[in-house]
Parts: sequence; C-alpha cells; structure tokens
Amino acid sequence: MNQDGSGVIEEVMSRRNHISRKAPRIKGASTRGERLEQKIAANIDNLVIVSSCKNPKFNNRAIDRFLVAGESSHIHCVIIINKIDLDKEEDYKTYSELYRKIGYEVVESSVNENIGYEQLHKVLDGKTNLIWGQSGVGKSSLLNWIYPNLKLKTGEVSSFSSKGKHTTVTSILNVIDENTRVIDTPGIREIDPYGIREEDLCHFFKDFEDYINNCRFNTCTHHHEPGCAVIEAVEDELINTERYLSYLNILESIEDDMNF
Ligand SMILES: Nc1nc2c(ncn2[C@@H]2O[C@H](COP(=O)(O)OP(=O)(O)OP(=O)(O)O)[C@@H](O)[C@H]2O)c(=O)[nH]1
Ligand SMILES: [Mg+2]
Ligand SMILES: [Zn+2]
Repeated sequence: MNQDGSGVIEEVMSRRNHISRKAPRIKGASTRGERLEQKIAANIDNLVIVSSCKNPKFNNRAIDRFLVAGESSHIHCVIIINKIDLDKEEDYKTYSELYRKIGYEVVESSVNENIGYEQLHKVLDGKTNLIWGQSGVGKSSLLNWIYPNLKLKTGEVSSFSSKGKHTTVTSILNVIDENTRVIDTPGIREIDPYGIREEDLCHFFKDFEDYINNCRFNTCTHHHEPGCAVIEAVEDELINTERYLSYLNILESIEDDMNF
C-alpha cells in the first residue's frame, strides 16, 4: 500500500474462469449497439443460485438466466430454494424435481426452521462460492446461518411490493477458512448473460442436449423452424415447457440487443 492509501498491482494472476453479465444500459444515454461486459467474479468453484418460495415469489425465469450465465462460463451451478417454511403446500417441489432431473443439485432450505443446514454446508465448504439471486431471497441470511461469524447485514422484504430493497449493496468476498470463500452479492432482478450468440444459447440448457443435433437445419434456433427436434421434444413433454419458455425469453433479449 502507498502512503496515500492507494494500492499497487504487483502481479496479475491468470484466471481459471470468470463470470460476467451485460452491463445495464444507462437510462437516457444515447449509447447504441452492444452492451459492455461486466465481470462479476473469477476463479469460482460454485455458482450458488438462491431463490425463495415466496416473498419474493418464486421466479424460475430468473433461475434459468443465472444457470445460463453459469453454464456458459463452465461453472458448477447449485440451486437453493429458500424460505420453504412459507410454502406449506410445497408447490416448490415441482421445481426441485425438475432441476434435479436435469442434473442440478437442489437444496431446499429454511433459515427460520433450520432445514437444509447440513446439505448447504457440504455445498459451500472447501469451495469458492458466488452467491447469486434476487433481492430479499435470503442470500445473506443463509450465509450468516451457515457461518455465524460473518454477521452480514440482512433486511426486511418490503411487504408492500415484495420486491426487496437491496440490503447488500456491494459484492464482498468473505474468507471463511483456507479453502472456503463466499461472495455475497447485492440482489439482481434479472441477469442478461454476456457474450452469448443466439445459435449457442441452446448449449447452455443441459436438458436440450439430446435433441439439438436432430433438428432439420443445423442453423436451427429452435424458435419456429420446421423439423425442430427441440420443439418436438417440448410437444412430447420430454423437455419441460417452462424451460423452453425461458429459452425463448433469453433468445428474445439477445435479439432485442442486436436490434437496439
Ligand atoms: N420466512 C423466512 N424468511 C427468511 C428466510 N431466510 C431469510 N428470510 C428473511 O428474508 C429477508 C431478506 O433476507 P436477506 O438475507 O437480507 O436477503 P438477501 O437475498 O441478502 O437480499 P439483498 O441483500 O437485498 O440482495 C429477511 O427478513 C430474512 O429474515 C427463510 O428461510 N424463511
Ligand atoms: Mg444480502
Ligand atoms: Zn431446432
């Protein structure tokens, strides 16, 4: 450190991986064309995607966007469905099953009722974990529960809007022990994965894998093309409709950006 408190970069180490998103457009700015890359973190072992059953309400579109960001960076993804104490009907189970069937580890948790503690410990211990999810889903609460020394600030979800109000405001890397690190991040409503071309998007939906090579056209975007094996698989209920709608939703935002 210099006397004035500024730092000096001594060495830039190589990155094993990194995860990015598209930087948000600045409101009112006249910038057109491609959005810049915003790097979030590097050298990550686990992308931990946190959602809540209720308050804020469960959002599978957001989960699928986070998954695409993780898959396209070749980072192992784990899904946490938190606040299961608020969903006595257990509607969340449909989604736990869906994501498990695709091959993801899903942790069903409740900080309030102490459910999922062991499994979450196992997910996080010994790894560098990036915690991602919308505001108010309980990211900081989960981390405080597993690692009580952290004492991260947690907040109340505004009962009026159920949108949360961004208690965590910057991403912070917390070192738990020699091998365990957790990066708590501010809630993001939705993520636009960076650097994904329309024709590559399907590769980041693991459940489409068995079908994408069977389409009639090798340039198929699985949107409307005749002889599309993905659309057929959706019709035959081999691919879940919600996942396909998520795919179309992200495809559309890639197109929108190209035409902006
Ligand atoms: N009922 C219930 N409430 C929970 C649970 N986990 C967290 N909460 C509550 O949810 C609210 C938001 O928790 P936070 O940990 O601040 O959420 P966050 O995801 O870190 O939010 P941001 O920092 O804004 O991104 C707090 O009032 C917590 O007490 C849970 O398992 N069940
Ligand atoms: Mg937080
Ligand atoms: Zn197709």
